[in-house]
Amino acid sequence: KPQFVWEDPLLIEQQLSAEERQIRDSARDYAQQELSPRVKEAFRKEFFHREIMSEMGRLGLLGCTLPEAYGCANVNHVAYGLVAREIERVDSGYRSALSVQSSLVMYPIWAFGSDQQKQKYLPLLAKGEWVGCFGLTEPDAGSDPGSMLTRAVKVTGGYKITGSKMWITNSPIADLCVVWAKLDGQVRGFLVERDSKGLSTPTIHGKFSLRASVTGEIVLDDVFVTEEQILPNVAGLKGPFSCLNKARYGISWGAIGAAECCWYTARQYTLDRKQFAQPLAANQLVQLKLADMQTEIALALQASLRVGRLMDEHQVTPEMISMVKRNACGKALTIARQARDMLGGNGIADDFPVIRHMLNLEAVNTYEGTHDIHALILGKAQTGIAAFN
Ligand code: TGC
Ligand code: FAD
Repeated sequence: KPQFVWEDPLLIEQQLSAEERQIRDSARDYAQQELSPRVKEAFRKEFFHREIMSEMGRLGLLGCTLPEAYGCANVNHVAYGLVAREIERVDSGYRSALSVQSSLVMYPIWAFGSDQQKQKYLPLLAKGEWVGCFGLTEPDAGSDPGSMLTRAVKVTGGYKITGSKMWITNSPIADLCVVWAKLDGQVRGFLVERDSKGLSTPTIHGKFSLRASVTGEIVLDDVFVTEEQILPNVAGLKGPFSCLNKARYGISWGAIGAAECCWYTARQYTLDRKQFAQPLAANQLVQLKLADMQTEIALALQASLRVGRLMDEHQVTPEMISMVKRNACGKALTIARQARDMLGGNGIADDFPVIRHMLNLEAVNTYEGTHDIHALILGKAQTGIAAFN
């Protein structure tokens, strides 16, 4: 007789291969045993433990969909999504580090780089020996990166780049910055190494979200890079947007990992806590909230799994990714806010992970294309009208 499994109502487990489950389990063990004990202090102190990158590298989690020839695990996109879900179950900031290194730094080098660039950088990044960052957003160009002001000009032997990038995950600790700049009016990607003269990466302090992740600027003051540092095989906004496709897909799984943590915490708390002589979980209003969480999480996981399978079959479109990124982030944020409420006063303290997830998910709902920008992408796809401007 079929059994209803409350944690896995639509039996996603049965839809995964043995290899996918094994990768998921090892990411879960690492996240719960190694990341979870560090996160409370890291969030309090606004601190990113650099060694996390090397740990993830040792486990083969960085750039895990890329080929073994570059030291990568060569697993499918569903496995990448499952890893993101387990890491973000602990903290969105740690998943951010994984996403940026994998999808926004290693992927463009692999997809658009020269053989020499791939051989030089990918193994270092896969091991977490080097940390990378991705500079697209600027102080005056966020949702509209096409209006970027950062410029590259051709000079003897290479290029000089001038401009500034804002809100860049891991820039203060990065060994390599993937910088998008306009060269003769066209967006191009440049690989800028840490020791480049004229490069600085000040940290942005005072965040109330993603405090266990380090965020900064990239300031480029006439930075010289050689001919070998331009990504030769892409020009135009489709370069950075192709990277965003991969990262947004990973976030769709990750945000649901954070939501699951909030749901489990709220369920256990309302079972344990008694008011009016009965567990909070005995109240209809509480059960309604738990049912909503369970439903949205189960549906979102099915959607991300479907998009992951399509990605593995080379059948995915950017609009599908916008749909799952937007849905997962918006629903996860609602679930985190609900869970925080269900914990009462305890909901605002970091003895429980819920308030941290809630604050993190505000940023996750904003970066990689805001909730409303993804609505406009979907609106354009069904009306044929671009409503951006
Ligand atoms: P538009 O005219 O639509 O397109 C320009 C060119 O790009 C192509 N394209 C894509 N290619 C691949 N994948 C996609 N998803 C693509 N979307 C567009 C398009 O075909 C065109 O190519 P071509 O050859 O014709 O030139 O561009 P637009 O300027 O009108 O922009 C539209 C809009 C709003 C959708 C886009 O700008 C957008 O997505 N804005 C959001 C910006 C964003 O997501 N920024 C993210 C920064 S990185 C980040 O947040 C990292 S956080 C990391 C972490 O910590 O986890
Ligand atoms: P804006 O574009 O100014 O948007 C402000 C508001 O206006 C939003 O609600 C938006 O939805 C709305 N809006 C904008 N345009 C329209 C429109 N046409 N119609 C209706 N509403 C609109 N960027 C990187 O390049 N690399 C990184 O590593 C990176 N990491 C980040 C880490 C953190 C913690 C944060 C917070 C951001 C990060 N970002 C990064 C930047 C992020 O991608 C941008 O913040 C995001 O794309 C939104 O841009 P913006 O902040 O300039 O907001």
